[in-house]
Amino acid sequence: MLRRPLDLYVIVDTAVAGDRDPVALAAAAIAGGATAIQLRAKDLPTVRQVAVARALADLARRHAVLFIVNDRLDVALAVEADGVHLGWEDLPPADARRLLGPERVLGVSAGNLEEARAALAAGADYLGVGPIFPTRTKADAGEAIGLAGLRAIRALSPVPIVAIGGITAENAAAVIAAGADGVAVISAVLLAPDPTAAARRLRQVIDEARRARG
Ligand code: TZP
Ligand code: MG
Repeated sequence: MLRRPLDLYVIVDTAVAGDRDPVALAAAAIAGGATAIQLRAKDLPTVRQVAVARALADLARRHAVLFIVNDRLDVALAVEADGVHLGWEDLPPADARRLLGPERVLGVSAGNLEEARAALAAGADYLGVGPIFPTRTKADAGEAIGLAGLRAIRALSPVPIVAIGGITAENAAAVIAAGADGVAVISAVLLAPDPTAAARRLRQVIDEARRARG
């Protein structure tokens, strides 16, 4: 069950972070107003994923922001994260829902209407919709679905939507106007010269777009 806002969902991708400390990057994003943090650590051995996830879970708890682990339900459970985010090559969402129980958050990726319907049927608490725009961060992200693709999924989803893929402070307002509840970013914050300032700018744009939408 989702109890915290998705508004600015910053994904701490350890491959993008490189030799920078993922916990320091998350702290910088939270200082700028990130409302949710996800650990995406495909390149780390499980034992490191657990250590980083535990530190991020602690950080997120202290700042009352949502903490989600990408791909790995076992890691999410081990560190008592708020939840897990799964795609269609991961543990099937319906199995994850059963293992998680009703309280923890299940996020599921949806790049089209069929995936959105399947995610909802499996009990997803939110949908990660995209890629909205072309992205260089995920090689296998697939074709960008654009704002029209986002609107189509919005029209059928009763659960919150976080839009992902190529989102920046320049296009985030259009994404919110198209019906997203939040935006998820990797490079716009992690590769910014000042991640706190980048997060702060995104939050401003998101908050304004939300007010304009009413
Ligand atoms: N899933 C769909 S697009 C994407 C993921 C993980 C990458 C988003 O990265 P960026 O740098 O915000 O475009
Ligand atoms: Mg995955």
